[in-house]
Amino acid sequence: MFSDRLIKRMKKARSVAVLTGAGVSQESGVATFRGEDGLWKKFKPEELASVEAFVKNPVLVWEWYGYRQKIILKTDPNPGHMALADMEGIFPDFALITQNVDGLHRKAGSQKILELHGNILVSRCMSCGTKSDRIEPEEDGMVPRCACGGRMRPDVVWFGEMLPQDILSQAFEAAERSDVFFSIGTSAVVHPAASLPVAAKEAGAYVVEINPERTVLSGALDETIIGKSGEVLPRLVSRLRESGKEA
Ligand code: BV8
Ligand code: ZN
Repeated sequence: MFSDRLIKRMKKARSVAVLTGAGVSQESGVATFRGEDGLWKKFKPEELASVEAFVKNPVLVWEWYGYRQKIILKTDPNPGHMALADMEGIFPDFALITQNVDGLHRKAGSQKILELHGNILVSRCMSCGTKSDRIEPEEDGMVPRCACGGRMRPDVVWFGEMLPQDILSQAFEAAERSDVFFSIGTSAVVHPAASLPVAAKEAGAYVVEINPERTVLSGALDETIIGKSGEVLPRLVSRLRESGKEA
């Protein structure tokens, strides 16, 4: 499953960066966005994951996020998340850059996480910016309010919104200094996240994709491992340990 080239590179690697997408949480039971069972199949992203949608119909948007939060609160990290937490301890310089908003990397024990798109389990006041992890809308059909009277919104990055600039620049720095860069469980269609593997490649990293199917990026990378992250990643970590690669 793992090429000699990859193992050789990883044995020598000091700095590793990983970009994860919804596919990494799929085996935990969290629906992806664009796959067969994808969220966007039932809903249109622009109708739900944008400021316009929220201003137009905050109740509908909160119902969608409340539905996703309820699912996420019942899910646990899968072996893929756990393996990434292990990898953090193997490489002196390791960055986990995620597009996911489900908090499962943190639950799995990863620490060096860069959350590009925010966290669905946190809300933020649109007037004063106060954040709260009180995530349930008071009751169905209601939009949670801040003590200041402002409307609370999910603390995620919507389409057309800027990503947190400090987190995004740390992500590009990590990609550009990495010896090996992994793009795992992402269809690589959402920017600027999808530019990270390309930036890593241009800066000289060995770039590997792990996904059950090829993506728009596959042709531009060094290697694509076809498989599920929950199956591939634990085997990669044990292969590294067998080869004597320990931090
Ligand atoms: C911005 C919100 C600008 C939280 C999300 C045209 C060209 C290029 C860009 C654009 C364009 N038109 C518009 C844009 C910009 C836009 C964009 O990229 N649009 C795309 C769709 C074309 N980007 C933005 O708007 C971003 N902001 O650009 O601001 C700006 C500039 C200046 C000033 C102001 C503004 C904001 C992007 C963030 C949007 N928010 N989510 C939420 O509700 O969740 S995006 C959403 O998609 C999620 O965050 C998700 O993380 C992200 C990416 O999806 P994936 O994670 O890749 O998931 P997907 O389902 O697509 O793929 C899953 C993969 O896993 C599949 O390949 C599948 O095969 C695989 N898989 C399945 N099972 C497994 C598996 N893999 C491994 N193991 C398994 N078991
Ligand atoms: Zn407020």
